[in-house]
Amino acid sequence: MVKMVHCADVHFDSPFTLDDPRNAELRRMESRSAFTALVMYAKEYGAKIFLISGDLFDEKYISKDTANLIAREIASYPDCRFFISPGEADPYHSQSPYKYMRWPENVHIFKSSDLTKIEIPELNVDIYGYAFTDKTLQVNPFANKKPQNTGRINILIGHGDMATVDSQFCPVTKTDITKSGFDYIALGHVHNGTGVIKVGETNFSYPGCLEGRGFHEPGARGAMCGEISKEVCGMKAVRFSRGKYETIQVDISQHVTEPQIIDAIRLAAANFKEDTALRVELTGIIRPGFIFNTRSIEEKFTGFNFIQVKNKTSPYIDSAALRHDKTVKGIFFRRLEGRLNSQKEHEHEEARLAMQYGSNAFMGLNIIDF
Ligand SMILES: [Mn+2]
Repeated sequence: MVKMVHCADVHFDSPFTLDDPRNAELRRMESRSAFTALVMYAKEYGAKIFLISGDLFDEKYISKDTANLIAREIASYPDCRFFISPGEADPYHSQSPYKYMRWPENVHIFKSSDLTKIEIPELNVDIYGYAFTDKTLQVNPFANKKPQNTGRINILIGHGDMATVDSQFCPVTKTDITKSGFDYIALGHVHNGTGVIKVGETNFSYPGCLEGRGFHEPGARGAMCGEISKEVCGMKAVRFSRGKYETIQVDISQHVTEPQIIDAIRLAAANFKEDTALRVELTGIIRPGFIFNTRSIEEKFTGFNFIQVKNKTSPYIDSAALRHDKTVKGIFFRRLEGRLNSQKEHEHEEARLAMQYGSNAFMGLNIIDF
């Protein structure tokens, strides 16, 4: 049995998508601490192999500090062998930090887009890997390749895309994996962790990213850790992200005051704590002229890492009456009606806002930012 850690898609220094730059900087620091935590965990656990399946950083943005931090963390655990298979965000080439940085001896960075083997006889393990050497990789370097020594625990590490057969990011098919005969394939690229999947005799997994970078990457994130032998694959997902992004919808159709909305959010968000960046989407149909300020609602909440309240409600519209309304209100509605019913989200959203502004204006109410 060999103890192993497998992570991918850390994307150090890539831009975060929160609205507030101070929060984005905080999250960037948290992704550094998530990696440090993972290395600490590996030490405690006694991992002998640490796999990083590409997109460790974004080469456009990486700072010297971050590159040094990666090298320092790896050097801090000399009893463990680290392997990096560069992906499309951190390809191996002459200007890459992989090339110009000094790296500790216990890390092997794959440099070629051809499959390369590193033997670790003392662990009875062979590690096969490859690198993106550019922003794309058109063919799968391990298609039709098999491990040379079937007595070894054969592990393959690589960045690859199973979504489409003509992917620009190293297309990997299930058949490639089934036919390969490796014991474990440590993939990277997909940001949602898959857990271990077995096809044929081969186990593979995408660990997902170590830290979510926006509301499009919700939930707790982490790495795969566990023991592996020729017979058993005990790799399991372990959480390392300190923070997480979550989005909830709160229907406020039944509410008529701002305090009621606040109570409804409190109830819906009761399970989230200070580790959560929370987006609250207020939905439902509200009475025309009901005005509330999302900013002042946000200010009522202090228990989260970050909170963002979005108004996605629609004002109640008496369509039947407005269709025959002879006043400017009716004309306004009829000109918007097509777009209000549009299937295209941005078109619908624009019309919804216009209707909300319009209704308020016609009623002589304030027009505020919705
Ligand atoms: Mn990728």
